[in-house]
Amino acid sequence: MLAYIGLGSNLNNPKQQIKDALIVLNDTQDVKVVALSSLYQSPPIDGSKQPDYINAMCQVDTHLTALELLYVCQGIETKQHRVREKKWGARTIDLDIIIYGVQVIVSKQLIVPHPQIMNRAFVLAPLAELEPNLKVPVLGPIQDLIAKLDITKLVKL
Ligand code: PH2
Ligand code: MG
Ligand code: MG
Repeated sequence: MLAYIGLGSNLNNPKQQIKDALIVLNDTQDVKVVALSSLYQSPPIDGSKQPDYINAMCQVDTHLTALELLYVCQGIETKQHRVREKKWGARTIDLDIIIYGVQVIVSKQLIVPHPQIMNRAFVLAPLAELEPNLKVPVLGPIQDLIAKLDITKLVKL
């Protein structure tokens, strides 16, 4: 199964946090990171006073179920000392399953495609870099989604 995982960090050397997470992800049994986007910098979406984020997108080839992949992501977040404080608060690392094949999943633990991506340039731009012709399940062609977004605050590094 091909899946896309978005990475984000705005604390404790964000670029290194993303690199470290990718190494652990790729070292996980039955998970291979097969493509990686550029890094992107942007201010926090809610405009709150916290450092800019660094974001990236990776494509993984996996034999894990979506839920198993979620647990792997959460394990990496814990390992990198992510503290779950307030929603949208600053964090050392965030790994979100954005897309899992063509599956549409709505459960208590996990919603896929990620429910906020149509509002998030820092997710869609790196995703489009990897897959410019992607049709996002439920939401449609990625280029149409990006066309509706303000991408002026997003800087490709
Ligand atoms: N993640 C958040 C809150 N705000 N802003 C940017 N630019 N990038 C993020 O990854 C991000 C955010 C919580 O998940
Ligand atoms: Mg998350
Ligand atoms: Mg997130």
